Amino acid sequence: MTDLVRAETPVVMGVLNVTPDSFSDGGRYADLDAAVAHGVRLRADGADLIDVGGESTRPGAERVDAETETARVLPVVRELSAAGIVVSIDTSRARVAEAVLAAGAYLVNDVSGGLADPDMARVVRDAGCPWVLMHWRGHSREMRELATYTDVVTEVRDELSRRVDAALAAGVAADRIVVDPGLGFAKTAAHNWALSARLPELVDLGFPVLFGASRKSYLGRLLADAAGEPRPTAGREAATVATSVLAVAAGAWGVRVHDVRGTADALAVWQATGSPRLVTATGPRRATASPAEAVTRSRQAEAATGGTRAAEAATGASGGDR
Ligand code: PMM
Repeated sequence: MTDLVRAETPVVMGVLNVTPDSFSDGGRYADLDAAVAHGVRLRADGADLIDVGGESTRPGAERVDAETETARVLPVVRELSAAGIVVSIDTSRARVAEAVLAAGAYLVNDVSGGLADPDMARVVRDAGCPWVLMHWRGHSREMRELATYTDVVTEVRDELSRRVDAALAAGVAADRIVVDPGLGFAKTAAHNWALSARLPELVDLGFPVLFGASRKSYLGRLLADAAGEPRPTAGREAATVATSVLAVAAGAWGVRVHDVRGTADALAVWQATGSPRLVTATGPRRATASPAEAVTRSRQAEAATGGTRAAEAATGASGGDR
């Protein structure tokens, strides 16, 4: 199997949530046949790997137990792997990861960066598989209260760096590690925009960076209607594609998306254009968050005439999805 961690072209991870309650696709692929068929479709659309998740991580979500999580993901991973499709498992539980790696999964995508389960490092080390360490500060139930930063980019970089050190100290090989800023996890919309704008500072850590903006609520808020109502998840694809291309052009290794076709097509265009990188005369582009804020502010001003939720939409202070 190709080692995707060393891929020189951008990696596209297709999202397959086999949960009843994920924010954008919850309940749609709870049935095994529907889940497998969707995974096969994502692969045909251009996904390099399919990220199977059995526990919703949307803000406020309650946890499911390990047995329920395993029962949801294991048959799907088994069938997709048997069909020759590369699978990653979106879990922060070592027991789930171990069972699913034995069934053929290639990579562990751990939204807790190894913090939720002290046994995860051992499982990953023994399997020798790639491990996505996402930036995380706490479980879904409490993540909103944890979204406080002085400088979000510096703090996310430093906290990720500590997770990398812990993984290395546990014996995980450096070339198995991927990092991820964890957009929407203990982050407000403004935090997400700052991380997007200053992504090169995370790339500078020297590990492949995965970027997961797909359909997240900060995109919905950016695209809010005149009344300040966030755009529903189904209408966030073009914005998702734009964030994916910008992330890759800023040095991201890969993107995690629900609608693979749009992002894969856009990345093909980016590559055909010579894979241009976002650079300035002074080095990697270090934009401030102000351009995104400017767009949000102009939409907010438009909405101010009739919208009561405009301020919330701009700051990310409310909203049911991530
Ligand atoms: N986001 C979600 C779930 N898993 N994994 C990584 N590595 N990065 C992310 O940003 C991420 C993730 C939440 O989105 P979903 O509910 O649509 O899966």
